[in-house]
Amino acid sequence: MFLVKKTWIRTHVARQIKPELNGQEVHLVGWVHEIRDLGGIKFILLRDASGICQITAKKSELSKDELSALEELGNEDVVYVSGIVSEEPKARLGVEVRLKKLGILSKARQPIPYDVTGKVPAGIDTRLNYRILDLRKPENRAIFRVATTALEAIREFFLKEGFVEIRTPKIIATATEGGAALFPVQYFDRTAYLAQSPQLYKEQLTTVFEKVFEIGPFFRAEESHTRRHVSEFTSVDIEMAFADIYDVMNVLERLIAHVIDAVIKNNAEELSLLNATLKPIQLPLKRFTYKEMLEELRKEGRELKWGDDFGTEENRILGKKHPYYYFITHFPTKTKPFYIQPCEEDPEVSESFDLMYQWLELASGGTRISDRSLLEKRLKEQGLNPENFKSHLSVFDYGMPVHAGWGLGFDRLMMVLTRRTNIREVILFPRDKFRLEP
Ligand code: AMO
Repeated sequence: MFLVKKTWIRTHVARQIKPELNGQEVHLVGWVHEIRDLGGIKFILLRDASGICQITAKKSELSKDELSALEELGNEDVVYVSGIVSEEPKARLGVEVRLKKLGILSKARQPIPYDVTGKVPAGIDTRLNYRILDLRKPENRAIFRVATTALEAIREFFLKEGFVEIRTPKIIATATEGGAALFPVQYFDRTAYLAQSPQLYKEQLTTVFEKVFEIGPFFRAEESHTRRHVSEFTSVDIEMAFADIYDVMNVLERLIAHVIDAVIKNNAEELSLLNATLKPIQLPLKRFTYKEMLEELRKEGRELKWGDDFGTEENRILGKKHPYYYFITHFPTKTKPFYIQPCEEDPEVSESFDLMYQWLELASGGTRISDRSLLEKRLKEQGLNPENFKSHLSVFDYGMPVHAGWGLGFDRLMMVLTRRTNIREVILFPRDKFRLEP
């Protein structure tokens, strides 16, 4: 077996370097975040996954080897340092490590093409081109720590409520959310598609587990290049048997409240790095019907006909009037996918909803059609061929309960929690029409 010779030890990580350790010897590894040279003294900001600490090197106190390593040091080099912790009121966090030993474990090619310290501002495209460097910036790493908390809180919430976690296929035979945004894939000798959502499978699985959830990647061939659309996004989906729109809206708002509480509890430091303040939310969230929103828009001088979709402009107007989380319910049936249940008393209106945050749609859902013949009728009305949905339709012959559910765009929720305005910021390696790399 070949091993890279271990020439270092690690007793602490950067965030553990506190004034309480005054006088103690510590051994650290990490990346050179920044170097400041004051002539006889050099300050190295050492960054590891936990944070950043200051290493202070007095040239007069170093051996020849240490000195030459110090002179050679460049940003993003991976280094090993040891030294004595010293309280230093002038240092970041009131403490520094006085360097005794320094070793370069991996040299970074200089100059680094991108400023990790953030002193040189960069546009989103440059940032994404150098994403792995961009992610080393403390505030960008903070986003994904918040995401980790949010994902854990989501799982915890569903498991407590008796949901079963499912993983549905990502290579599928038919569109579920409209044919235009489909990615075809060569599947042996035929064409398959990347899944746009787990819709049909999650509905089917309610006949087995009753309450299911999935957190997974889904794909949309989005032509529109906006700050809230990407080609690959993470969706949190649920589906519940013996439930209607109101039951699942209730689950959704309680989930959002739970996630916010968890982030407030666990990520104070990250939120402060991100300059984001979060407050617990009051439930129930406000609910408006599509019809009420049409009226609001009309009052704002925006005349829409019943059945028109709300576009960016309409959502912006509504967002200004409702600068918070709110539901819009009962959209026109014809604007919704084939699986959404029309209202019994007025089939032009559907048992559907969107969850909004200001102008941003976070989730959509509704009661589903559970009757096979109605579903076939709706497929045809939307110009779809029931033949292509044969295996899905057959499930409706073997005991299909009334059911409802929703899909929540996890990345969009992350935008709100971390106060980022471009969805690409909250995705490690975002994909859109113009970006397939890195
Ligand atoms: P819908 O198509 O509204 O509904 O998608 C649900 C949520 O997913 C997010 N989302 C996206 N996020 C980023 N980029 C995209 N291209 C993108 N497309 C969608 C949004 C959206 O609200 N099957 C239904 C849900 C259901 O009824 O259960 C569905 O997919 O936040």
